[in-house]
Amino acid sequence: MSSPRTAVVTGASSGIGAATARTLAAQGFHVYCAARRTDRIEALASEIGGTAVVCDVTSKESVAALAETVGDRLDVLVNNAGGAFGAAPVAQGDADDWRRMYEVNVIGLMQVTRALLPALVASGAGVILNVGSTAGRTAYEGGAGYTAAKHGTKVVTETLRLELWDQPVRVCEIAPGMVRTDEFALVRFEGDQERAEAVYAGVAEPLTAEDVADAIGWMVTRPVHVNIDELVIRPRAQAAQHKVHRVHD
Ligand code: 8X3
Repeated sequence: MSSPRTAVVTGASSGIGAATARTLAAQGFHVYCAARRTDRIEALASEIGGTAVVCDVTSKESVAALAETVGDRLDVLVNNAGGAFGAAPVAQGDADDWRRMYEVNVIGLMQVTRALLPALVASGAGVILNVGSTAGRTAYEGGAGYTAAKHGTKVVTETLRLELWDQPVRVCEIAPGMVRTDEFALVRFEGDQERAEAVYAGVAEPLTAEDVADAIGWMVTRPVHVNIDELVIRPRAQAAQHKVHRVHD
């Protein structure tokens, strides 16, 4: 029997990452669930028959250990680790928040990609899927630190696709809009539940992590000659970043 296809998902401890790990496992992949929170990824890995790898994508040593665990062949890399920290206007911007966002959404993605690229090439049909955002397509007030970082994710993806043009590796980006997860808005607003709730107020059906995972599962399983360069996915209620249909009682 041939060995199963393998996938690495970073930021697998919650939200889109955890949902993607489940989706890929259901598609037959052996999934390396990489994230910082050991208890969460161990529970997930045991649920889906995958492998938990404690990994902080911003640490070179940690990423090297991930590559060591994965070995010399990998089919799919989902660079999902990322996030927004703070929502201050530029005039009140917090440099540490901005640095953290660039570290995780851009530099972390590069480090993981760099470390796993030889194994993806060795598979003969690798896929790199970067989780960007509609924040990488537009600007909005209070979002500059995050939108700048997610524009970075987009541009790094485009650059990598050019650089790997003669290699057997596809390079894709998914750019989700409003996705309701347990942590994204809560982390952004430093635990302020009320502000986090307000993001989704009156929106009947924001996307779920599973909706995004479903799209990722589709993108990475296209025939090997088909590269989905980018896919923007939003809830029907969000026609554009600022144009959201909300119904209040
Ligand atoms: C999250 C989308 O609208 O909060 O990546 O920028 S948004």
